[in-house]
Amino acid sequence: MLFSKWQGLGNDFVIVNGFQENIPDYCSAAKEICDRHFGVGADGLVIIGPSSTADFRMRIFNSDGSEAEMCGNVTRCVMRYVYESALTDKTSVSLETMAGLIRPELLFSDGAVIGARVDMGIPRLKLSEIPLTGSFAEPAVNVPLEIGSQTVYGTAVSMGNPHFVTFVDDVAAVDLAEIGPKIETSRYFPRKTNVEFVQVLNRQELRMRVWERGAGITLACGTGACATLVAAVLNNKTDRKAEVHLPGGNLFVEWGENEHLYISGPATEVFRGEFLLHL
Ligand code: ZDP
Repeated sequence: MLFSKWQGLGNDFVIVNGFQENIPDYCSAAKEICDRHFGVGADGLVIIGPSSTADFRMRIFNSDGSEAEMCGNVTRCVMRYVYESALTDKTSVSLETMAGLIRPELLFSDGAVIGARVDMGIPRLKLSEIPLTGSFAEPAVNVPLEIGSQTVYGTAVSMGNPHFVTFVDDVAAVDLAEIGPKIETSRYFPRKTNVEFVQVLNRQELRMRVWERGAGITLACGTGACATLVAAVLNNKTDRKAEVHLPGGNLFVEWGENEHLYISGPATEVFRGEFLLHL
């Protein structure tokens, strides 16, 4: 199976051309390929295939084999991938995802592609859309969750996939590997959740660390950066445009007047190869 390995701010993916490759079982393929010791190593597996409603259909599988509705960093990589592998000559495409149509466009500098800007669609704040269960205010802004013996306050936002965003004074002090999976799998989130801890630097800058549903600690998360900005605005901590500092680098995020979120950042191909599926 031919593949291409990509990363966006250190959030890394294996992209497979679904027009050519036939994978019998995406879930077990994702687990096998994403394994960092027994496979290629990646946070997720992405399959690009035909769509009847968009230029391409994009499916995303986390390293644990679960399917994610959406993924921001992947989308920037996929825009470059379809353009540079000549699946399209358009510099902007539409992608069918479980979270609806997503529209990335290439970013150029001096005629060379440097990354992509993505229309990530509108955030969803209804409890049923996240989904979040419990008797909370709607939208769930700074609501308390009982996690083990502690109470964790946060804001729930869906970018097609679920996020829970908690503001803290110092993100470096958070034991993410300890608290992340507890919130991810807590009874409040029937489809689990991605977990973000965020420090406000000023009204235009945030620092964020993420525990991803189905993948654990990653260096960056595009949907998480969008959810973070939405939570920051709802909590009146930043303006509608901010730079989000992630362990893997910086993303520019904007919550437009049309309510859509936009992210701009790099996307880089790392290597190509042929994987021998053992499933
Ligand atoms: O929602 C989920 O299960 C996520 N783990 C999907 C991946 C999100 C991602 N990090 C992003 O950039 O939005 C790829």
